[in-house]
Amino acid sequence: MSLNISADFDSGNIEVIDASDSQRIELAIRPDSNSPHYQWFHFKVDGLIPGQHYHFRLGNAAGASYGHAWHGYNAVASTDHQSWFRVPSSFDGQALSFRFEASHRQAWFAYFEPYSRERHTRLIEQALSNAGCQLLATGHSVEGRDIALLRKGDGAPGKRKIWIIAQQHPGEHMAEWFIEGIIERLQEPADAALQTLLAAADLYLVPNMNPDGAFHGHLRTNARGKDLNRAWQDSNAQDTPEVFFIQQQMEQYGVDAFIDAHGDEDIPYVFTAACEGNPGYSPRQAALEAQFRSTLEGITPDFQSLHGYPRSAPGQANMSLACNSVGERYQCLALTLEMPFKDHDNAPNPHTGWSGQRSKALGRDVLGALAQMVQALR
Ligand code: GEM
Ligand code: ZN
Repeated sequence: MSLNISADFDSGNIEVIDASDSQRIELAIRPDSNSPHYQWFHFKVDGLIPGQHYHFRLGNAAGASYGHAWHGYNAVASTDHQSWFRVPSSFDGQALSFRFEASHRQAWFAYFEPYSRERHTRLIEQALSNAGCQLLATGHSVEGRDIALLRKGDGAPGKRKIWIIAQQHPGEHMAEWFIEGIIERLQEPADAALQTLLAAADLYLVPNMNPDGAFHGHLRTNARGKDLNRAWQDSNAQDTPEVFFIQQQMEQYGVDAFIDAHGDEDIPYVFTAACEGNPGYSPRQAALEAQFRSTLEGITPDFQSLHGYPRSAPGQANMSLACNSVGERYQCLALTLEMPFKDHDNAPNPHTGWSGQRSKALGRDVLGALAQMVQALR
């Protein structure tokens, strides 16, 4: 029986080079629509014979945006498109390969557990109907997809305004899983920590900043080929309407804390990067960052502050990044939160690696950390 490999669905990305030999199924990752970036893949295989072994080969892996990051990486697979697990993978300096023993006639493979647009729509509905959020404003992507800005809280004067945005980089699907964890906790009876947080702060949540890129199976850019996390100095309604919209909203409501949720291809840990290279970086911001990191480390083993990006030298920050731009403009706690495409090596889970579920748990725990320091945020 011949194999049928497809990716013509939400966040699908693969090119079939030659699927005639089950022991060497030659595939390639497709670049973003208007950009050379690529690394995200997500495809379905039909026609598998249960019990038979298959060998998949992504032949252009070395040329991916973070080609070195394939070392130590294991692909994710699913037999029902719902629950995902890691499959042992190897990178030979050119191709990423993985072997799979079929248990069903079909299987899906991806770079990370995908977050679908359908699930996003359900998440917005749950936020509005069960989590007490309001749809504060709706922006639109280049291709016209809604970008929801949710608010939990009444906007009363004196409330801290905590902004959490996700998936500027569309292939970093862990970011919307992270927001789902936040919204899930808001649907539960507020425990003491949540009561403390919500008494003093409103949450401004953007579950997906880049719906076009996510839908098209992009790694890094929007439908115009723009990296949204390099657009915060010159966003505009034509090329980067996603950032332009959120910046307008931030100006309207103000910002007292900012977290930008991302995924990192290479570093096998959860970590944060901050705005220490900003010209206006202050000791107060440094203290808030340290307090957030130590507080979150005390809450979960799925966070650490030893591994991460090199710190920017004073005055050398790239101000086009969201974290740096918002930190400078609002003189507040401003962080990029990175979750791994691999695993969090301080607390590894060989079966799933880092996953949607662990991203959700981290979202819940970030609310707990913010609750412990909410009075200090302004
Ligand atoms: C990163 S943020 C880069 C931050 N770099 C340092 N050294 N602080 C990006 O946009 O490249 C976020 C990401 O893509 O995950
Ligand atoms: Zn990113």
